Parts: sequence; C-alpha cells; structure tokens
Amino acid sequence: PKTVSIVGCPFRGGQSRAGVDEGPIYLVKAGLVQQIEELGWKVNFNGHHQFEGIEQELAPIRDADVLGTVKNPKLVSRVCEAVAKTVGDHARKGELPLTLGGDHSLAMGTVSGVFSAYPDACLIWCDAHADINTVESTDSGNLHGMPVSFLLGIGEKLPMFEWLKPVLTPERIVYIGLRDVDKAEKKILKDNGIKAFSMHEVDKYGIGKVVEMALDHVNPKRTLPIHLSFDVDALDPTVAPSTGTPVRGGLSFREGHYICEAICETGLLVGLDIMEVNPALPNMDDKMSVKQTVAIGCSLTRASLGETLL
Ligand code: LYS
Repeated sequence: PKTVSIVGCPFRGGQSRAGVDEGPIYLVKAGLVQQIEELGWKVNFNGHHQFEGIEQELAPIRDADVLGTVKNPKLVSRVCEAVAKTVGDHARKGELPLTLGGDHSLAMGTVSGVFSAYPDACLIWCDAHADINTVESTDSGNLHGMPVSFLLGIGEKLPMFEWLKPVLTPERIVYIGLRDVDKAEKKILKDNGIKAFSMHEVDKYGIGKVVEMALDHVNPKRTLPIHLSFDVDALDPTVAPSTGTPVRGGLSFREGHYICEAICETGLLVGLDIMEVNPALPNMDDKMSVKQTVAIGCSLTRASLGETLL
C-alpha cells in the first residue's frame, strides 16, 4: 500500500475509564497526518469515525446493556462491526488502514476488517495484557480484555456478536510485551498453544531476537501480510503513562520502536492499530505525561510506516 487511511475511533465502551475516546483526537491534533505524509505516504483522513448514531440509538438500553458480567456488549459489537467494515473497505482498496483508538476492544473490528481482505494475514499483538479473556473467564467484564478470544472463536458466543467470524487461528497470532496475564488467560494461552513473548523473554533474549522469533513463528517465510495491533501499555508506564491499565516492567522507548521498525522492514504491514492512549490519565493536570504519551503514539506510528533513525 502507498496510501494510509486513518480510521480515528473515539470510543471507550470496552472499558470503564473516561478519556480514552479522546486518544485519536489528540494524536491527530499532534500532527500525525502531516508526519505520515512527510514519510512519503498519501494520507486519507476524513475526520474521526462517528459513533454517535450508534450511541444515540442504543441510549434507551444504556444501563441495561450488560449480559451476565459483560459490559456494553451491544454497543461494542455495533461499533466494532462498523469499524470492521470501514477497515475492510480500505484494505480491499489496497490502502493501509491505521486505526487510532480508543480502547482495544476495537481490535475485534480492525482485525476482522484486515483479515477479510487478507485471509492469510498474521497478527502481532504488542501489549502488557493478553486481552484473551472469554465471557466465562473475565473478572472485569470489560470487553477490551477479550478481543483476542472473540477473534479466535474461543468461549461462549454472544448473540450480538453474530457478525464476528473467527478469522484468527492460534498459530497466526503472536504476543510481545506481556506481563499482566490473568490466571484463566494463562490457561487459554497454554491450551491453545499460543505463542507469547513476555517481558521475561524480552529480558532474556533482547528485543531484536524476540521480534525475529515472533516473525519466525507467525511468518516463517516472511511472505504473509502482517497486522500490528499495538497497545501503548506495552511500553513501561514511565515511557507511556497516559493509558488506562498501566503495568510496570514494560518495554523501553527503544524496544517499542524497534518492534515497529522491524515489522516495517519486512515490507508486509497491511494494518496498524495504535490503541489505549488516554489523555485524561494519569490525571487531567499532568500535561507532561499526556504530551509524552501522545508523542509516543505518533512516533510508534511513524516507525511502523518507515521512519528510520538514519
Ligand atoms: N485482564 C484484565 C481484564 O480482562 C485487564 C485487561 C486490560 C486490557 N487493556 O479486564
């Protein structure tokens, strides 16, 4: 692809902290469109995705939108379905969809969309969390902790997620950066033989080797299209503090950027998500943290799209 299509997703329904819906707005305001253009891309950006219609339509059921423990299933489903369609349309036109979150439940949409256009794609998931809880295993009920299980078709199917096809298989996803994985999630990873490089492996092998091993696993011949879904909480909270579920012991600034640079170097990137930038955290007055985290959202994007150090 030579065109990047930005899908700004001001959405927070997959979790409970206010502010993450402002993430895409801040990223664009920071000059992301021009920064990508300067790397030689044509950029499509027609404003942020409007979910107001969906939210208004669902307003009457707002408080009733729970199913068992799962929060906002109807809202998240409808929003992700819309995102899947938009992202899929861009991908089918040969453009590279860049989705700016918003919370990580949106990946049900982005990955569905990209995989509808590239059924043989693989998924690299950079995150502190595995986001692979099922309807049965979740403690929080937050759908941003569950997108991967939904994409794999693991666990109970919710009726409103009928549209979501299990486009992903366990051998086509690999994680980098994990360090806060629930007990039930550990079992799901193990039972399904899903490859994950936690911070332990990053410490042990170094990030260069980890990315190489991750690619060897999902993309041994380096021929398959790659979707990169990057939650900024993969980075250490000292590096990217403005996010909803920070966990200490994360990727350094360079490790995060290295992952993006190395994936870019493959020439196989067909979809990119930059998720969970929350400009309202750690608190409204901490302008430095917000600026720093937004800047990192932008620089991770640029590194994924061709920016090099030399
Ligand atoms: N594992 C926790 C949960 O299911 C945290 C997920 C955090 C996602 N950003 O809610």
